[in-house]
Amino acid sequence: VIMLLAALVVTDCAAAYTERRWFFSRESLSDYEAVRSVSTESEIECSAAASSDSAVQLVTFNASSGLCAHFRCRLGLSHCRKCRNANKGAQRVWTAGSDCWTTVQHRVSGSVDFYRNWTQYQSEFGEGPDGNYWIGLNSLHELTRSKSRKVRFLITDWDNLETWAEYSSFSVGPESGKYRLNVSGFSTGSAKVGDSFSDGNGMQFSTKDADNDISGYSCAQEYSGAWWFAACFLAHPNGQYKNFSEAIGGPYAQGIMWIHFYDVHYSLKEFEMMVL
Ligand SMILES: [Ca+2]
Repeated sequence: VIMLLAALVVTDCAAAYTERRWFFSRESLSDYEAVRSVSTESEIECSAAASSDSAVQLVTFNASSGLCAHFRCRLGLSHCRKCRNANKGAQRVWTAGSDCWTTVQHRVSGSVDFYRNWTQYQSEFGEGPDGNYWIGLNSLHELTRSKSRKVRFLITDWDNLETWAEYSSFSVGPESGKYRLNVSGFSTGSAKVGDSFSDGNGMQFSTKDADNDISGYSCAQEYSGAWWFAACFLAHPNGQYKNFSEAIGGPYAQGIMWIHFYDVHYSLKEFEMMVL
């Protein structure tokens, strides 16, 4: 009986190793947190030791000290590798997968104007995905045309609290349909954060010169931005960036909004929209 049990355990371990593939990279560790350090003889042994823990998404190994460190994603995320952080770290690491989240929208300051017209929203603008950035509606359609993707929103408020909301299915239609939004499958890591994006499901995109919303007036003009407005929105990540002094308690729904739970008088400090 003891022999049989031992054989089963070995078989399970072997199966676990083959299910996980590890990839070399130079990764920024900003999206990760350490879970444990162990001593191992080699990088191979270090990543093998991580394979039995599905939460481990990144491994580092110091050859001179033999220190093997296992990292998981911060914020309770299941997979947090951002394309914009890939290959940027100082040290060589192993990551649990080669796929990464593409940043499609990002707000970090007021240095880029997001109150732009239809033609401008069709194409990329801004400072690149590390800064204030919009990837463009044509790219969003291309990214999601062959199959729907996951979309994730990373939200940072003025207390530096970070939260997230995610949707398991996201696609943006073609220009001929005015980039109609298809989204479903909300989840979040925080009990506070509600679904502020599904209200745009089925809506067309609107800008200040293209009113495709279902309101009697222009949501884009009223709230100085652009989005898949209905009448008008629960989220407005492309609203006017507000510095701290005017971010809280300002005019109704002006700013970078995620209304469930920040409500209508709170403009967020940082916002990032990503597609996997
Ligand atoms: Ca309207």
